[in-house]
Amino acid sequence: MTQVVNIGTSTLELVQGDITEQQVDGIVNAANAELAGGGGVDGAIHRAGGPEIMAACQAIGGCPTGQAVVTTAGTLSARNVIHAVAPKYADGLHGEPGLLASAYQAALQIASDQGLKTVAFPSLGTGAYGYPLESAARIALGTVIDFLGSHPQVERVRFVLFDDEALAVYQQVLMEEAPTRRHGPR
Ligand code: AR6
Repeated sequence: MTQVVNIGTSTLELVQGDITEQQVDGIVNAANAELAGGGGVDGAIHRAGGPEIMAACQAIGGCPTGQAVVTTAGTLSARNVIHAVAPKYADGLHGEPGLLASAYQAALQIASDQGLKTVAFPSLGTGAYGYPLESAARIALGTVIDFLGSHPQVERVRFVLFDDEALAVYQQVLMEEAPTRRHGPR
């Protein structure tokens, strides 16, 4: 099941699936600061896109937490992979919310700068990095909604949630967040 909301002239979608299979201009990777590859989304993207992506990551060398960098998408159908680095969650009191929001913002800014009209995001930070799902969903969706409101050149953002639980949490948070965000305070 796909959930869709309009943000200005852009579209925000929630789907369940594998991010490597999305037909979009840009695929966002849940990377680490070393751009060294790993498990989860990162492993899946490097496996599916081939060694060209790792070669490009090595040439860049790294990416600070809360930032993002862009590479080729190798053999994936997307034009680019945007590698975004979420914080490792400790207790929420070590700047994690700001760093997670900034990882989304940096990835979205790159998409906009590169002219990528359609972008697929995973749920950054909520796997190996341990960010609690509901708090992460609130930050993820809030940040994307704010960005799309002022950047209509990014036409479609799709969150690709891997499992039932992540999809359900994102759906619930989107229902709570989107009406207020779209229409503003009354
Ligand atoms: N498509 C979409 N979502 C996926 C996929 C997939 N193919 N595979 C896993 N997920 P994670 P993080 C979900 O761990 O927490 C790596 O080792 C997964 O269920 O990929 O930011 C990197 O190298 C979870 O909800 O990213 C870093 O070292 C979400 O994607 C570190 O993990 C994110 O899980 C980054 O950790």
